Amino acid sequence: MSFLRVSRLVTIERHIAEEQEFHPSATGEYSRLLRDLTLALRIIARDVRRAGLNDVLGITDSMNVHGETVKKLDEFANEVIFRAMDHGGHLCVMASEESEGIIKIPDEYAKGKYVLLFDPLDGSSNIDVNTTIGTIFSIYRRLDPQSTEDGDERDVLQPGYKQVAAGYACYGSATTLVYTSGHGVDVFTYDQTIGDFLLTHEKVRMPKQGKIYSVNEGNYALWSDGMKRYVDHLKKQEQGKPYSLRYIGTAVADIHRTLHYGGIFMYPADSKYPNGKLRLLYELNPLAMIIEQAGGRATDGMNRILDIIPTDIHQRAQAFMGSELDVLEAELFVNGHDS
Ligand code: P6P
Repeated sequence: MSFLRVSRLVTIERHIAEEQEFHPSATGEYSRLLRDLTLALRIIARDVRRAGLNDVLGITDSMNVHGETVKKLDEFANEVIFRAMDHGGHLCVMASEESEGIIKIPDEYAKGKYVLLFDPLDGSSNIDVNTTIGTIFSIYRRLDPQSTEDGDERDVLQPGYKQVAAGYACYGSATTLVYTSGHGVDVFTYDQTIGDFLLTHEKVRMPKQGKIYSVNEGNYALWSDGMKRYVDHLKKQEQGKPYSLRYIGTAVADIHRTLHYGGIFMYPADSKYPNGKLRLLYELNPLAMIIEQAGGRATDGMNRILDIIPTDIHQRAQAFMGSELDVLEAELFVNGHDS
C-alpha cells in the first residue's frame, strides 16, 4: 500500500498546529486561515450529502463567467467559502472559478498576508447523478508582506511554485481532505459523528508507474497525432500493457484515484480547447503541488505546471499528471520523440 494508515487520533487543527514548526514566522494567522477553510468545507460536504434532499439540485437561471449554466450547489459553495473567509483578517484578496475578476475583502474587514484561490465545486456536471465532486484550493502569500491594504491581481497571478499550501476536498463515499504545505501530502477523512477531519494517511507517496490512464477518449479525433499514438500505445497487448481506462469527469476524483493507485491523468489540447480545458490557477496548480509532493510529475506536456507564469485568472493549460514514469512516457509521444 502506498498509503501508510495512521492510528493515532489527530484532527486537522492539531495537525496544522504541529506543522506550525515548519513556518517559524507563522503568527497563528495561517492556522486560523485553515481552520476557517475547513469549516467551509464541512458546510459544503453537509450540503453535498443533502443535495438530493433539498432544492440545491438542478440548474440555476444564471450563467457563470464562462457562459456555463451554474448549478445551485456551485453558487452555494462559492458563497459559503466567501462568507467563511472574508472576515478572518488572514486574506488580502481571493479569486474563484465562479467570479470573473478578483474578489475583494469587504472594506470593513482587516486585510491579511495570504491569498486564496479556489474552485468551489469541481465536477459540477456530475452533481445531479450523485457522482464524486470536489473543492480545490490554493494559498499564496501576498507579494508585499508588510501591506495591510487590499490585494490586487498581481497577488493572484503568481506561479504555482510559490504556493504556501494547496489541497482538495473530495465528496465521495466519504469526504476526504487532501492537503500539503510543502512537507508531503496528508489525507484527512471527515468523521460526521465528531464533525471533524481526522488524519488517516500521512506523507503519501505515489507509485513511480501505474497501470491506469484517465482521459476523455471521446475527444480522440480532436487530439494531436502524438496524443493519439500515446493512447494507442497504452492499449497494445505488450509488456506491461494494456492499461485500464478510468475516467470520472471530475478532476478531483480522477486525481485522487491517481494519487492512490498511480498511472496518469490527462486533459490535453484538442481542437475544442487548444490550451487544454482545465484552469491553471485554481485547478491545475493546487493539484500539481499535491502530485509533486507525493513524488509524481505534473506538466503541460512539456513544462512543469508549477513553473507557468499566469497572465489571466481563468487561463487554461494542458494537464499530464501522475506517476513520474507514465508522465515522462506521455511527454515523449506528445513531443514526437516516441519513434
Ligand atoms: P470533459 C469538470 O467540469 C471539469 O472541469 C473537471 O473537473 C474535469 O476533469 C473536466 O471538466 C471534464 O471535462 O470535457 O471530459 O467533460
